[in-house]
Amino acid sequence: MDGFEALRGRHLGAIAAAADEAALEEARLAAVGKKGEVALMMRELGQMAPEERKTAGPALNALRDEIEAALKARRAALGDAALEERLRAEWLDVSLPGRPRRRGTIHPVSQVMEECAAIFGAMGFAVAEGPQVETDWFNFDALNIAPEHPARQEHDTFFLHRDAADPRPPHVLRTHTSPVQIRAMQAQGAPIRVIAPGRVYRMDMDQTHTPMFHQIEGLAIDRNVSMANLKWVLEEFFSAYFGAPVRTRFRASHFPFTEPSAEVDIQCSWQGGQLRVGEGDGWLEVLGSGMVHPNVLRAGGIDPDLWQGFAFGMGIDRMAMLKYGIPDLRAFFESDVRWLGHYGFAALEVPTLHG
Ligand code: 2NM
Repeated sequence: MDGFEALRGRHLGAIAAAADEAALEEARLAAVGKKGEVALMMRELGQMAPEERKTAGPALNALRDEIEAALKARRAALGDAALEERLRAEWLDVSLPGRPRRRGTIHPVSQVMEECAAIFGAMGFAVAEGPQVETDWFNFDALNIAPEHPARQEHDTFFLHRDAADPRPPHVLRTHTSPVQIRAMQAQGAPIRVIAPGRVYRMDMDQTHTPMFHQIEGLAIDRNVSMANLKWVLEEFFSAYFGAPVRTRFRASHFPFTEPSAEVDIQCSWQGGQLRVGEGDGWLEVLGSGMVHPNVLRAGGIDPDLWQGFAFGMGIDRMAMLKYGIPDLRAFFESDVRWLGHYGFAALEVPTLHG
């Protein structure tokens, strides 16, 4: 029985000392596994004398039960320890204040450009872009703007002067996005339907003008396009943009790049200092337009005997002010985070036509 006690001590000791699941399984196999020591001894019971078996049998059974119980207890203890360790490692203080999140906003000008792109996009217009520094040919000549036209004067246009000895004409900061339309015509030919949104520059600075502002121009050229198509496209656009039917009024005007030309007013009311678009019997001038001049078509590489089309241009900044009730144009470009936080849009407010 001395050997029996030693056996018991050894196996219960190994179980108690097992530091993890793998060590415990090893201890189980060594004791009561198929080839474990206790199992082998039980198999030897058959060869014992009956007297011997009478005491050894129950003793081995009891030992096996004791080992099974010890294994179960140790397994539970190891599980508890693992849980305790997880709870300790994954502890967090839910009463701590949150980390401050840096959150930017979409500028109203960007928002309105996206809205316009969505509306005109649904009418089949693609978005075209081009350089902000232009040659005077693309900015003026191609648009049928004569050399003596006042827009070419030093005090209206930003010129990028070269070395005084350089005979070539200076580049300019584009004064409208029309050069983008010329480039689009040259690249794509007719038929064509594009809008050109972007920054433009003019030497002007007062309550309602900034030296940089934003324009969106449209161009549609096909074999049979008229002012009637222009009026439909614009009324469709204004109604979608302002979210209610908007009437337009066309007044004869003059631009070098269109013939005939028209200035376009939208219907509005003006009551108690509140301007409302799409109601009342007042009118607000928002857009210039017309049928593209044959000289401009030729500059774009398009034959004016085969093709004709309309074009229009409007200010994006003022369209943003009108829709979102922003009173002061100059605040648009001051980068005041309080203004941006107030008038800016969440990054996920993506404009859609149905929206
Ligand atoms: C306006 C008014 C009238 C215009 C013309 C063109 C081009 F390049 F296709 F000829 N794009 N935009 C245009 C016509 C712009 O802005 C007040």
